[in-house]
Amino acid sequence: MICMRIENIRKKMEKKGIDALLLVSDSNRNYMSGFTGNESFSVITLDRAIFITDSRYTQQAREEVKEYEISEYKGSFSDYLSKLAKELNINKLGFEDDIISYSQYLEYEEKLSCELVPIKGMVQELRIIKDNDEIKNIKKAASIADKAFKHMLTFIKASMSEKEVELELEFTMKKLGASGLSFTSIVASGVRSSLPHGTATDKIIQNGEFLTMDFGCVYNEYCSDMTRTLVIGEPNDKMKDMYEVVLAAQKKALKTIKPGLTGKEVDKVARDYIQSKGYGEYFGHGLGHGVGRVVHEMPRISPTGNEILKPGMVITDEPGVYIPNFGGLRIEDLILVTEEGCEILSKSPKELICIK
Ligand SMILES: [Mn+2]
Repeated sequence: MICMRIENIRKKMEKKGIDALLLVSDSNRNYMSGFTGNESFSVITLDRAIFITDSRYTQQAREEVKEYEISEYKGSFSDYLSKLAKELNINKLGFEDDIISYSQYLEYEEKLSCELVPIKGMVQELRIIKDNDEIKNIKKAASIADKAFKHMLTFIKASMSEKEVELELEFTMKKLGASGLSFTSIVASGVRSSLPHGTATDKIIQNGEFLTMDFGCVYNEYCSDMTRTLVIGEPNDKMKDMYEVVLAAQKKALKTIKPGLTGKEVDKVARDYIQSKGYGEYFGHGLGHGVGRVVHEMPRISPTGNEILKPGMVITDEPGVYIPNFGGLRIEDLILVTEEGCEILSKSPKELICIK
């Protein structure tokens, strides 16, 4: 698996005309190596793969990174890299220009005698299609989130604070085997539910309010992502209408997703429908995004999403309607693009649930 990834990245390196690649970001470096720690580096050339870390991680790297030579550095990494680049006769070193900070770049530029070539997206392009093991891990992360949601339905009551809900949700996911959270959970109720990314506060959840929970967990380095919106007590007619529109838009997009379409085309189906129901101005974000080692990755499912959907991509379908000073909602499923269309990985119910 790692061998295949290295082979594939070398093909891309040759195309790009670089003879070495420096990987610094956790997601790219670990995808290419099998490492599960952080703050380490790898240098891949056309015939060697070197994993570089410090004493905190050397033993772990020896256990996890089987396809690389393991090297431990002390002191300044840029000094180490400069020496290595000379030893290996590197002329053009690809670097993650979308990850490395400007000050890091300046430091490398000063110390290295080789040319630095930006390779933005090169590893991400490989990561966009998930293999069977990656899909298994994402499915497990999604099922943990589903179980946690089911538990939350028995836990949530009016008069709880958003933070109490958040804590129980996160505790439950970890108890069910998650190693961490995909991102800071969103728990937004009442007027705060019009904040698409409203994180939990001390606000007390009350009857007659929407409660939006957008959350996900990490399992074996892979993320899940889902959103459900509940109503506490009874919804009014406007809330019911908003919910029906968002749910119908979400389902229309699900029916549309299949290989060969662009993210833009899928987004348009949900967006046009929401627009036709009069809520167009209240749906500001993209319909979805890819999910993998990080919760937002390629492809984009939005008005700017030009990537073509292919089997093995994992994406979200998450339309929402947010009315300032009133409230809002979003419904999000995690989806695997298949040969025939798609498989829904989030199994939680989507019909409006009212918490009595
Ligand atoms: Mn999402």
